[in-house]
Formats: sequence, C-alpha cells, structure tokens
Amino acid sequence: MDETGTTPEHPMWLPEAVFRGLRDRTIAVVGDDPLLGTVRREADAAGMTEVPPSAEAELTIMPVADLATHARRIDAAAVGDLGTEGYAIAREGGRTVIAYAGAAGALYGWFHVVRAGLGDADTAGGAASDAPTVERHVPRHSLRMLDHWDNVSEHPVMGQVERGYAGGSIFYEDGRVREDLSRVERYARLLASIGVNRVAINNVNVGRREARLLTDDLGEVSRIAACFRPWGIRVHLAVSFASPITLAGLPTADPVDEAVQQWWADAATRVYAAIEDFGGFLVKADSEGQPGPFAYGRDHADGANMLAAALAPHGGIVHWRAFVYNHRQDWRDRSTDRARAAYDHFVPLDGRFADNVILQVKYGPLDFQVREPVSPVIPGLRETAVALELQITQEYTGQQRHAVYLAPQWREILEFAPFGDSGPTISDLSRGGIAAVANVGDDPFWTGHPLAQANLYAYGRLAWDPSLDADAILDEWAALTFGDDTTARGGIHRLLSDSWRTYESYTAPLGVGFMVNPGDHYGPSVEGYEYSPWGTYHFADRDGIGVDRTVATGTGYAGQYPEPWRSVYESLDSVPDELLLFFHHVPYSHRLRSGATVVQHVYDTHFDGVERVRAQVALWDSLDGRIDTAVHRRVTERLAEQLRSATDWRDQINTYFFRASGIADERGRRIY
Ligand code: GCV
Repeated sequence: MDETGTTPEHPMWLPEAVFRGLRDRTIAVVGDDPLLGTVRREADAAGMTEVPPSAEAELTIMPVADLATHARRIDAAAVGDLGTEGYAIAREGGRTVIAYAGAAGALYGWFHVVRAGLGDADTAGGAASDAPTVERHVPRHSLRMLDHWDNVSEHPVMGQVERGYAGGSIFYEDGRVREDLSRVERYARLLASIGVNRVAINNVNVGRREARLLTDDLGEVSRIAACFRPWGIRVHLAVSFASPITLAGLPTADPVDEAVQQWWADAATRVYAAIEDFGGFLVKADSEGQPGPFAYGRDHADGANMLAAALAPHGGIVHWRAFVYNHRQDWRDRSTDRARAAYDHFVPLDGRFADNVILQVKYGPLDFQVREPVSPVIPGLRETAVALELQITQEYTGQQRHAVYLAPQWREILEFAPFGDSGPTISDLSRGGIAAVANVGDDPFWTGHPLAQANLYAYGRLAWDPSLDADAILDEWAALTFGDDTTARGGIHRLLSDSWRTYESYTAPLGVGFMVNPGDHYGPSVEGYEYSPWGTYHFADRDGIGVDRTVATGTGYAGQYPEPWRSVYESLDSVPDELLLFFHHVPYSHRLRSGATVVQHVYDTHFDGVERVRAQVALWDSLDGRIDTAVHRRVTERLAEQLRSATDWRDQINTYFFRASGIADERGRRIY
C-alpha cells in the first residue's frame, strides 16, 4: 500500500531492476523512424549513454543496409531477409549489434537485449578481427493480436470487461474513453516487449454504445491509437454488422445493398482520415445474438467481403470470426452438434473470401475448454487466411482465481499436425496470424491473479515463436518479474509449470467439457448446461457418459478431420484418453488406454488434483518474505479460493459419477 491507501500498479515484467545491466553502457542508434525514437527514449530511461555510431559502442542498432559500414564486419548475407519486423543480433568482444530491416525490428531487438542482457562489460573492447556470429529473429506470425472484450459502459450482466477477471477496462471509464490514458501507454510498452503488434480495443459483442466508437468517437479512438503507435501496435475495432441501421438509420444492413456498401466505404474512409495506421475491423456475426448476413439470406463470404472492400483501399483487414452456431438448440435434438457448426458454415465458403479477410477460429470446436480437440476448420480451409484464436482471459480455466499457466496448452495446439506428423502444424496453417482474448484490467496487478501475467507474457512470446519451450518462457517471465532470487523463481516454476494439467485434473474429465455454472462459467455444475439451449451436453445416464461424435454411429464430427486424425478419433482403440468423452459415449467401466476405468480415473484425478493444489498452497507459503508483500498476499488469497473451489469440484464431480454409476472408489476414499 502507498500513502493514499491504494496498492500501486505492479510493474509486470519490466520493473526497473531489469534495466540494471544497461545503466551507463553506450548505445549508438542509426535511423530516424519514430520507432527508433522510442528505442532512444528507452535507452535513455535505462541510463544508457548515446554515442555516435562507431565500432566502440557497446550496443549499436542499425539498418541491415548499413552493416557494411560497421567496423566489426558483420556478414549481411548471414543476416538475410528480416522482413519488416525481424532483427539480427551479432555479438563479439563485449559489443552487440542489432541489425534491422524495418524499424519495428529495432524495437523488438531492443527488447531482446533487455531480456537477454548486454553481456559482460569487462570483455568490451575486444579485437575487431573476427566477424561475429549472427543470430536471426524473425516472427513466425506477422499478425500477433490481442482482442479486448471491453465495453465502453458497464454491461448489466457481463460487467465492463466481458469475461474479464481483472477489474474494469484500461481504456474506458464512466461510459467514455478515459481522460488519462497513461496506463494504456505502459500497457503498449509491455505488449511491444513481447512482440504483440495489433490490439482490438472493444468487445466482439458490440452494443449500441460501443458501435459508436466507429463514428462519433473516432477522435477518442485516435487518442488510444496514439498510445500504441510509438510501440509498433495498430488498433482495430470490433464493429456491429447492423451499424448502417443502428448508427445511420438505413432500412437494411444487407451486404449486397449499394447504400449499405457505400456506408461502410465512407465509414472506413473516415476512420483512416483520423487514424492513418488503423488495423481493421473484427466481426462476430450471426453468433449469440449478434447481427449478421443470415438475416438477408446472404452467407458469411458476402458479409465479410463487403467489409473487406470498404477497407481494402486503405490497407485494412477484416478479422471475421468463425464462432457461428445455433445457441437456441433444443437439447432433445440429438442430430445437431454444436462442435460441427463452424466447419459446416465456413469450409464450403473456402476460396470465396477476399484477400484481406482473415477467418478467426477458436482453437477448439466448442468454446475455450480446458481440453478440446483442435478445430478441424483450420486444416479445412485451404484457400482462406486463418488466424488461430486463443483465450488468455481464463473464462473456463479458473477466472484468474486459479493459478493456471496456459502456455503448455497453447504449445500442444500450435504444434498439432492435422495431416500427420510430416505435415504442417496449426501454427504453419495459421497464415493469418494469432489472436487471443486479453486478460488485463485496471486491477493493481493488471491481471487480478498476479501469476496470470505469465499467460499474457507467454502468449506474446509464442505468437512470435511458437517453438519456444513453455517452461523456458515461464522461467524468462519469472526472472524478469521477480528478479534474482532463484528460490523464489524455482518455486514459481514448480507452482505454475504443470498447473494447466492440475486444473484439468479436478474439473470436467476426459475432454467432456463444460460442467460449469451457466452464466458466469465459474465453479462446478455438472448438469448446468445439460438441458439448456447452448448445445454443450455430456449425456450422462446410469450407464455411461460422453458424446458420440463418430461417423459410424454419432454426429459425424470426427469426419471433419483429415486422416490420420479422423480414424484416430473415430476408434475407441486409438482416441487419446484425454479426449475420450469428447468423441465417444462409453460405459463408466470402459477401460482407458492408461488401464484405469473411466469412473476410477475420475476419482483418482479429482482426489489427486486437490492434493496438488494443497501442495501449491504450501509451496507459496514457503516463499513468504521472498516476494513483494502485496503480490504475495494477493496470490495467497487466490490460492485459498482455488483450494476451496478445487475441493468443491472434486466433491461434486466424484459424487455425481458415484451416484450415476453406482461404482465405488477402489481405494475407498470419501465420496458424498
Ligand atoms: C464475447 C463465449 C463467451 C462469451 C463470448 C463468446 C465469444 O460464449 O461465454 O462471453 O462473447 O464466447 O467468443 O464471442
């Protein structure tokens, strides 16, 4: 607490201490792009001394094109093509050179050096005789986006940030854009340090108030864009497909109507007049009550292409979400399968989307569950740019009250090879980049649970390089955030490293999904969605549980995958245990590949999961005194809630399965 009685903003992963090793070192910066200005200001704030370019500066940042002029004979051929955002690092004799082709590369190279350090000053002044070795860093995905589900005004049910667990919006206050956007500036810097380059600043559920960001509030949006611009980040807006009606009073929003097309074209022109580097539109259409082209008998290619045409002259992009399904399903109807919906809607449209349309696809076919198979839409779309959508905000993974490090899950998704091991991965197939739902708010710790900051950090690092190891990212984040204490860092590593699987172990088992409280999606409610219209059922009865999604006897969803996965998922002999109940309805006594029966697996994992949380609590307690007091206190509170909630999950799930199956725990543990 400070003297005003409030907890000061916790600095996330760039506290002052991180810059210690740069103080009083020399830097030469070549170039005059505004992003180089940002680098100069950063270096100055870090206590570096700017010197004219010469072989002796300890850090030189220069364009590849000028490398020949550098006395240290860096091989420009080894640097190769860096694109607009890549950089190369050459180190030799205590000197470091960052070579860039586009100015954003200089900024990312700067943050690389902040993370990795400048090297030992004692070796400075080494001979300029040997050409230094060169390390290249080029982002794997050129669009690395964050989607904020922020409402300008408080939503009566969802609050200001839909599925936000970290307080109010950092952008809006009292129904308008905040006067003081200094926190957005600090946020932009943090995002740049992990390579994020696009931010959508409002909820995909676009209310009437939010729709006006596109028109009346452009001046305000442009203030937000100005906070992000010095950090190489472009701003996008989520727009409502019905805007021509709701904002302009047109009688229709039909995408083939010329007046509608003109309205969007004019809207885009006005946006670009105000914000030259505006990124584009993000659209949730015909989904969960949002308007869309279906109302006019048009399809989603018609809708997306109309917006794309409006943005194309300005270089803008449409992110069109594939999250389209019937949310008014009758639970009695066993022929409709929500998991099929995105593929059924979008794959037949493949090849019809304009070049500046990106289809944004959630990683799984349902909705950000702790375990889902990877969406078959991504391999299914061969001629359309696809962006993978992840969820950093922990809607179904503990809502930033449970410590759940999500990078291991994201790594599994990114490296999944839908056509078999020798084929492309999901990362390869996500040609439109990666997007993720953001997890920050105006909370002093930014993310509610201070340890949830690791997820934001890991997202940026993986979007840049999906091959990075999840544990290595965790250690990098812990070192930047918590400093030199190796005991503290080791403890944080142990607490978080496997926490996604811990969470999975005490919640919905074997890929069956949901079982959460309807509405807020927190805590167990085994039958919460069973008779609802939302299409997420587990079909448990006295004999068994799970959804038959096979081609042979079920909904046919397994057939949306290419081989080998279609066959792997289709057969009980090959389906991975963790997805068994997503693909098959089986008796409780069905034996998993692990050897345990389904019901015994449920008991074992749920008892074990709670013990694992108990161990996390003890571990954290042991770090008292080693971690900033306010951070320690907040995490202690959250862990207490996690233990309570995990116990609740264990007891409800175990009891449900016991009552349904009548099969006792082999080990005779307490079931209610
Ligand atoms: C923004 C789920 C969430 C909604 C969210 C929606 C989406 O249904 O519960 O809050 O709405 O996904 O991704 O559009």
